[in-house]
Amino acid sequence: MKYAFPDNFWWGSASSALQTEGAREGETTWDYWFAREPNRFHNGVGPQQTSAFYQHWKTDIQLLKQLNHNSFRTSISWARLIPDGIGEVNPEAVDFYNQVIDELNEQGITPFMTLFHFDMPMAMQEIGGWENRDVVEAYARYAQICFELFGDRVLHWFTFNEPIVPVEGGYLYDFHYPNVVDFRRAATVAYHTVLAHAKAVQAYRAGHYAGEIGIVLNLTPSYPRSQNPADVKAAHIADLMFNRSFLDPVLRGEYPADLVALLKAYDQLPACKPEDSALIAEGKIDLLGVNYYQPRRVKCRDSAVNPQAPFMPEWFFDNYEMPGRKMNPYRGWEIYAPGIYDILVNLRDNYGNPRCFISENGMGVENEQRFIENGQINDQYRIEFISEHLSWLHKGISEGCNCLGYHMWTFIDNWSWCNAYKNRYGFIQLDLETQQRTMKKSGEWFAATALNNSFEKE
Ligand code: BGP
Repeated sequence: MKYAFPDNFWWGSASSALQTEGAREGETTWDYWFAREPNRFHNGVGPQQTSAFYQHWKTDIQLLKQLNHNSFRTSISWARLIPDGIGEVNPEAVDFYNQVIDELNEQGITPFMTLFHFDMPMAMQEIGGWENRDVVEAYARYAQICFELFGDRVLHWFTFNEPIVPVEGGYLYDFHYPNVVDFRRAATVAYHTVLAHAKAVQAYRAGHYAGEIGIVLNLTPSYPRSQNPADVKAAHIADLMFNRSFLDPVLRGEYPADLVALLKAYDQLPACKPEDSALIAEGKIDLLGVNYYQPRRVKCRDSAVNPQAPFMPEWFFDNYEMPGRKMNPYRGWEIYAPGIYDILVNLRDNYGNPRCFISENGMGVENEQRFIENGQINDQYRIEFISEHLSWLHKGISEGCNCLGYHMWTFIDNWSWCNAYKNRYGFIQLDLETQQRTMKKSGEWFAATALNNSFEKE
């Protein structure tokens, strides 16, 4: 069967500043944490060892061209642009981002820009990071500076990438700095991130820029083990905490009442100011980026909660390992392509069918060298992964979902936080030592699909 996509469908990929650029003046939480605990990073590889986009941006944009991208998302590094977070703008960073943006536009690749992709300037973390409202103000100033500098040529802005992840990683599950485990502090971080988002949207509207502004959320559909009310409730609470804690404020301009009631009942609500609700209401977006990697399967808890244990989302559910689920064993994530369709249908039916696109989807695989044939990685598994997901996305579009494009994570193998280079995601293979770049089979497949605006699958 042939799957054809609408005209002007966005074909491309996503990356982020910290994961690709390399050497930089302003320190981030990642540089700080890596210097102190390199053992927390796979094979002790830190955020300075990258594909060096800061040097290779011109040739890398040529590679995007070869992949037939018509759009590409990356992020601006707050710490590169304003090394201490609040002070002077670094003119070299301005030159760099200007060159990248101009080259992308010249090559017919529409730049999509994220303002914050997990890379908190250390100077801002030192004063409390997202727990401190002064950081919200500093971020709003940074966002405004970016709009003023680049807003004439960047027409698609994203305030945050996956804002729930620094909340989970930094304040609940110990996989991002500052390695805190404290739900109330996590809730404050999440809340202030929503305020920061809304302030950036406000600044963007006030500047009357030509483009649009949105956010990128990792939506993990919550599937209950069964229709038993206890399982359904468990899935509902997981959905409230991990999806709707950001989805509702940015699309509806307010938090779900039952999420607020739940946190209130457990005395976990962050401190709110009376003017906050009006601000949150102003944070409604024009465009939603959806990152989709895996579903979340849950069941009701089998055991009682230890009342002495720290309050956690898992007080309300257990993770459910569905027998026979298809796994990506390297990343430990379930592969479930219909999830992409369920997300789109939920957005259509419950959120007014917003303009959206798949902003990340992908499959990280370990030791891909074993698949080299005649010098090229033959990553058939990735082609299958993409075509499966695209066929479900296609079904969503054919049923009226307002999905405008599909971006893969990512164009070149890159540094993946604590996993460093363990799992590779790229269309292009990176030899970290020699910096040599080689197109994988999936890159050729994607280039052909983007060119034809369609693909064939049984
Ligand atoms: C997303 C992030 C990316 C990227 C990707 C792959 O959550 O937006 O930055 O890294 O996931 O995940 P990981 O690197 O954890 O394997």
